[in-house]
Amino acid sequence: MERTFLMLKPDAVQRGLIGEIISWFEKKGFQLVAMKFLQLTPEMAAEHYAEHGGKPFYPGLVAFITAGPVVAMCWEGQDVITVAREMMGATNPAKALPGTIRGTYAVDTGRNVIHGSDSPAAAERELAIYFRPEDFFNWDRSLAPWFTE
Ligand code: DAT
Ligand code: MG
Repeated sequence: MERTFLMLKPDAVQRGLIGEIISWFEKKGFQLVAMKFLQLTPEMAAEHYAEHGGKPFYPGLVAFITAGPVVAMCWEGQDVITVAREMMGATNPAKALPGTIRGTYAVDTGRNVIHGSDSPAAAERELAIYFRPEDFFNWDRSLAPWFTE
């Protein structure tokens, strides 16, 4: 089973959308395996967004992502990396389709409520920033056979 890193950004937390957005992934059929409520330090933000260092939006991005607590999560499931990105919608919420999370809850690229890993390598790298091995729970969900063959 594939795992991905998802994070509810400070805007989602401030707007009271934690439960609602987590519900999308529960209802879809994915399984939560780790979760942490924390505020990123500038050092963590720099590590998380290393690929964007030097870009014009980078200082604003780091200021935003460190501005308040976030919900960091690991989710597991069939093709969860790709499917979660599809569920999130385009980076620019103005371009995100209705029926996606960003298309439903956001209007501004700099306030797009959720982060999700974009590849298996990114998922592995990002999960290691936020979680230790003992933070992951392998638990049997009784409904599992009703979600996947
Ligand atoms: P995504 O979050 O969809 O993976 P990304 O990795 O290209 O998108 O960028 C990371 C975050 O940086 C993105 O969620 C919001 C911010 N960002 C990206 N491009 C931006 C831009 N042109 N202006 C402002 N913020 C931007
Ligand atoms: Mg990205």
